[in-house]
Amino acid sequence: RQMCIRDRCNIMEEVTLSPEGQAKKALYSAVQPTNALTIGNYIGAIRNMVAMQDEYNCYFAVANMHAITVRQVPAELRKNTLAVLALYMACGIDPKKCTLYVQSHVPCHAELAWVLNTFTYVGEMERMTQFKDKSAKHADNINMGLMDYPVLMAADILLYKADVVPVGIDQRQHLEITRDIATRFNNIYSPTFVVPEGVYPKVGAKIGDLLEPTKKMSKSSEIQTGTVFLSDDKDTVLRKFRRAVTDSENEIRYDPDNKPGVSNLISIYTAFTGKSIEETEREFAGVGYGDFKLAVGEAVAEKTVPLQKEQARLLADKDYLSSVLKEGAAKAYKVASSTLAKVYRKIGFYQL
Ligand code: ATP
Ligand code: LTN
Repeated sequence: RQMCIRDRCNIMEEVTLSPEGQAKKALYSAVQPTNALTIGNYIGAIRNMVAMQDEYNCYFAVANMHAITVRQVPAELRKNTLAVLALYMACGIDPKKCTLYVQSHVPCHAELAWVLNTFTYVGEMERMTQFKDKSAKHADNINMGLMDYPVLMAADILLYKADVVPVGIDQRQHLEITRDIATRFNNIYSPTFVVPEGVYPKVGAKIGDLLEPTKKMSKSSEIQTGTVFLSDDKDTVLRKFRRAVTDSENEIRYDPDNKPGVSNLISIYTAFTGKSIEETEREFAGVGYGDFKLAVGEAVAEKTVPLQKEQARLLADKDYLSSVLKEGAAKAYKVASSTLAKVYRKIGFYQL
């Protein structure tokens, strides 16, 4: 249900109401279509996005403009864009409840990012961990977009006045800079942007690589034997878990500082089974690492294999996916263009 209210800036706006008649808070998140998604993306972000969709007015984007900050093969980018959309839906995100769209379909993102650039300092961007990591990884292509990545992300979030942003812990720094930019703008002009809160999973906010568990499992890492993709078949999943690094004790105990490999496996197991850490420790007391790794692999494949089937089913119906994206882009544009118009007015852009 929608109705018009006056927000604190005296602008007429549409809000979605919960069944109880209260205005729902807005939620924003996005995933880059840079490769097949990993169980890290699922545990760190998508799981929370699915769980929160009823309570919030959700906007979920496929962040293809972020993706091009690292060189992409055009045909792959196009394919991955629909694959992320289909995966969102296969995981349970309902396009009737949420706005699902592709970032480049709403031009306001690039436009607001340009404005926000003038409220962001070069030094702040140079300090971003992800920028430093990706610059080291792609030393031949340290482009302006890579450096500007967090400003585009701030534009994404602020356009939709998102109250909450469910992401993995690696995005915390970007969330903090989004809050700083929003506050800076609000202080210079008048309250315009909602200052968003990051929402991170209690367990699994940073799933580690299976071979180097202190490093984030990443969908675009060069060596993929420690990365479990949601698209891996059951045998591949089991093989990857069989090779997972553990330690020289033989105790299944959650202790991320001293036992990063085993703790990472416990986090993955709890995320895929819904069991608690304590239950898991009890369940596997006295069990050897080999059997435990097999059990984790089984739990993962049990969930991911049906997801793959559903994703494939959705991908076979391009007309339906296109209709979801068209509707999503129209809904997103309505909200985004209204925020952008407000920003343009405040900063003194002459309006026709
Ligand atoms: P890339 O390797 O291409 O940089 P990525 O694997 O980090 O990509 P993103 O598209 O950047 O994936 O992230 C999508 C979401 O998944 C974000 O919310 C991010 O925080 C989360 N995420 C990514 N990797 C992990 C991980 N290993 N553990 C928990 N959350 C993760
Ligand atoms: N940078 C994010 C993807 C992303 C995003 C966003 C997440 C782009 N725009 C807005 C939350 C809100 C990442 O996960 N690497």
